[in-house]
Amino acid sequence: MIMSANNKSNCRNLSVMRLLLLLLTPYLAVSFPESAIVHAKENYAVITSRDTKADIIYKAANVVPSPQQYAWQKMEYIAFVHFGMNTFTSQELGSGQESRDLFNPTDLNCDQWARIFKEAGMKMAILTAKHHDGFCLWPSKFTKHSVKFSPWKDGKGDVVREFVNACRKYGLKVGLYLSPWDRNNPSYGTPEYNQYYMNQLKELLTNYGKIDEIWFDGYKGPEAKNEEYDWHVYYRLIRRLQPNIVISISGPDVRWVGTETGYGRDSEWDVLPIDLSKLTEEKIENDSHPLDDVFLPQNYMGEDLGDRDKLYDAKGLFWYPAETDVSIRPGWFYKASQDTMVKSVSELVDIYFNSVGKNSVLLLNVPPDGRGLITDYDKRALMGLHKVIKETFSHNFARNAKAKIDNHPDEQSFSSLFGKGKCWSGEEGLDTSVIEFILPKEETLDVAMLQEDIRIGQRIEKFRIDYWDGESWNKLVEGTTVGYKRLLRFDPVNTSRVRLVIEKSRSNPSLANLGLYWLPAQYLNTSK
Ligand code: FUL
Repeated sequence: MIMSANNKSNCRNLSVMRLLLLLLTPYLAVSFPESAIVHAKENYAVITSRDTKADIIYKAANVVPSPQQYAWQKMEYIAFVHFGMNTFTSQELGSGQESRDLFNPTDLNCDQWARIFKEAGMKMAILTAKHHDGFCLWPSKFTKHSVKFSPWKDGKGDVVREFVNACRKYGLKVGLYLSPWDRNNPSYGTPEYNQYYMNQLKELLTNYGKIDEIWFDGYKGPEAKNEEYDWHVYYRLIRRLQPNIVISISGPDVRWVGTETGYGRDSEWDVLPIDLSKLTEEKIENDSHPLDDVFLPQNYMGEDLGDRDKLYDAKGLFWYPAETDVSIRPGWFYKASQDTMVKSVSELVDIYFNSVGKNSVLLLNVPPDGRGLITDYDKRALMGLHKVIKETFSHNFARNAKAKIDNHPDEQSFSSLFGKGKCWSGEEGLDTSVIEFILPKEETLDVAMLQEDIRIGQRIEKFRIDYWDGESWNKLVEGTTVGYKRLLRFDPVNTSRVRLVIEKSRSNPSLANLGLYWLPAQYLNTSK
């Protein structure tokens, strides 16, 4: 069994204990799966033919996000900015033959975008540096289809530069979208395109400082030529140029949730199967990103991607969290005709609960108009959502509660469980638990929040939340996965006692936080 102890989790003591237990296993009556090869505290685990079902589940429970994946997950809510040639043609999918003379924003102001995103509570913004039409928002040396050959700023402008500077000014992280499918470049469909694409990656990842996310759209029209992308070479280049970046969608760090509706899955697992049978021990020992040579892009669509049955057949496991992209308007690019179709605050709240609240990062697209500005329609909706989130989650009614764990008579304060730098972990060897929260007084509640400490793994498979009505316990809500964050809405109840029943877990469960809140009634109804 290989197990490294470089745990950066706040549950450090727990991990040290686990390691000690592991070393002492022959002398103690603690059982760990015999044949398990767990690269603990790695974002992958190899499965061998010797592994039993129990070994596989044990491994799955101990795969953790990389530090970059964890930092990415913590952002929760980020902005997508679709801006480019399509903004000026009112198209969704440019042909690549558009005249460059069309690109001419009259009032481009990336500061306005970044200020709005910041005020809206978003943590990063991702700009379409090049969409499928191949038009580049920066003066690329490798094509004439760019801002350099447009009338905007007499060809001296660079939208990527202005965007990156504005994000930095407002403390936002920066992401760039570079479409692999290119309808303009003549080399697309030949091996030479790989070099063109890598030249562009180099420009974007060396000339603009730290980039936090690179977005490889997996979309390609049915009419597109066949192009054999050199994915593994791209990944290596990116890691070299930006060691702390996450490579998303057609990359190994972040996955597309599988829809563009804004609605994630009820059971959202971060640990998914991957074929790691070709990974050698040598590679594992010497390579900080061994998955970069074996991962291949695919769409992950089904209902539940990582339940036990799927893992039992796997030849490896990896941490692959979901990103939920959706547009605030019907289209990805701005169209004046859609000004009145901007999603309402209620719709956005519903999306928030179904994305951030379902163990995923919400990537909300807000497209600037032909002036190069975000309209008041979009701004109003964003601020409305922010107000609801802020007001709801600023007061956690559990904060001053006392907690009783597994009927133990001693009560613990909420802060001793989840105070700064703390998390709770269930007893080693137990995969169920009951935590009761006794609030200082009766409150009206209609939202619960659960967070696992994913730095030690995603484990909870089934849970229930009950409330005490003065005479008996009643079920409020139930669910399967938790992960980084799970938000649950229910009809309001007045109570001073709530209990979390963890009914099934892949290993001893852990929680990083729990919240009980009140959300105004008009936002309670789930539309899906
Ligand atoms: C899709 C693209 O084709 C859309 O234009 C948009 O960029 C969206 C985020 O991904 O697959």
